Order: sequence, then structure tokens, then C-alpha cells
Amino acid sequence: MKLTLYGYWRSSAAYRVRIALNVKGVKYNQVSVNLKDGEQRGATYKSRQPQGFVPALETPQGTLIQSPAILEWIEETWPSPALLPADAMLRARARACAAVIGCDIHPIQNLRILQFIRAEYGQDDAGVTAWCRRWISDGFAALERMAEADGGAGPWLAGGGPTLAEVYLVPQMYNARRFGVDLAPYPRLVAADTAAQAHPAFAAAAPEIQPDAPKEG
Ligand SMILES: N[C@@H](CCC(=O)N[C@@H](CS)C(=O)NCC(=O)O)C(=O)O
Repeated sequence: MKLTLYGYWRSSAAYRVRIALNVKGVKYNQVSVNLKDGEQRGATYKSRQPQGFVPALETPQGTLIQSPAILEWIEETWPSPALLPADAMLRARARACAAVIGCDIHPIQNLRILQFIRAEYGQDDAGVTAWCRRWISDGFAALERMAEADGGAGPWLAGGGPTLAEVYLVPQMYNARRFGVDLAPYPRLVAADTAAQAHPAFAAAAPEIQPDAPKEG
């Protein structure tokens, strides 16, 4: 099946989709939408994704938008290896971790939000960084408590292998490092992130090695 992922190397929502496609062993082309240059807000891209967000996934049946919907479609189209556990409780746990990140942490550090607090509320780099650290730390504290309460042997957040929870966690950890969040209070999250990054599918989705990432030097 021919798939084209419209994304950006540093977009964590696109990173989720790259991980999922890689886990399933599905090949895809990538088209870069340059968020720094505002390409996502142009009429051409908005005809694909009316909100002006990446990712969008072009499939032979049409274009899919919104990473949660895209991830479900991927899971339903290629059920194996599964990213949702067979057990209903574990499945709910994986989805809860994903929702903490996807609904509550990530949206308020989206580029347009950061640009807005700069432009409308006069925040500089330090103010924007403090904002991101505040809300990532808040969400991570809850996720860490969820991981403790669930009491698994680890390192995975929802079962015996990587699931949707790590598909969301790894890109959010990447953002946390980018904004200099102190990760010491979250040892279970660090362990899950480390385990997931050792998985070739996660490693191949890393932002710095995507075709549109700036070249070193
Ligand atoms: N809920 C959307 C969020 C997508 C999203 O926030 N994408 C960001 C990059 S990670 C984006 O395109 N931001 C562009 C902007 O803020 O202008 C999804 O999960 O697909």
C-alpha cells in the first residue's frame, strides 16, 4: 500500500506515526511540511489538513489526519505486532498514558501556542521555556504516579512490551529534553523511554535522522 506521511522532523505527533508504521514494518514516503516557515498554514497544506497541523497520512483511500485516528487506523490495518495489549485493562492503561500526553501535555506546547504567548503576552525564550517545563513536568508527575500505581515489573508502561503508551511517551520525552526538563523525578518514564529507544522501530523514527532534519556542521 502506498503511504505518504506529511510531517516534520521535530513534530512529536508525526514522530508517533513514524514509530507506529516502523513497528508494523510498513514502508512509507515522507513529505516535509516546514513548520518553522509556516508551510502548515498555507492553502496548499490546509487543503489536506484543515487545521494546519502535521501529521497527515495519504493512503490509497484518502488522507487521514489527527495522530490518534491515524494510529488507530494503522493498528486496525496491521494488527500485528500489536501496539494495543490484548488485555482490556492494559489496553485502557496504554490509552490513558497516551491521553495524558496527547490531550493534556502536548497541545499546550504546540508551536502556535508558543508563538501566541510570545506575541500576545510578551514572553521571551526564557518565558516560553518555563511554560513548557511547567506543563511537561506536571503531566510527567502524573504519568510517573500512574506507572508506580500500576506496579508492573517495568520497563514498559502498559504490559510486557512497547505499546501505544511508549508511542506517545518517546516523542514527549524528546520534547522534554529539548526544553531542559529535569527528568530525575521520573525514573519509570526514563526507563520506558530507554527501553523503547533500544527498539529498532523507535530508533529509526528519531527526529535527527529524518530526511528533513538539519544536517550537523
Ligand atoms: N491533535 C493533533 C495535533 C498535531 C500537532 O499539534 N501538530 C503540530 C506539530 S507536533 C503542528 O503541526 N503544529 C503547527 C503549528 O502549531 O502551527 C494530532 O495529534 O495530530
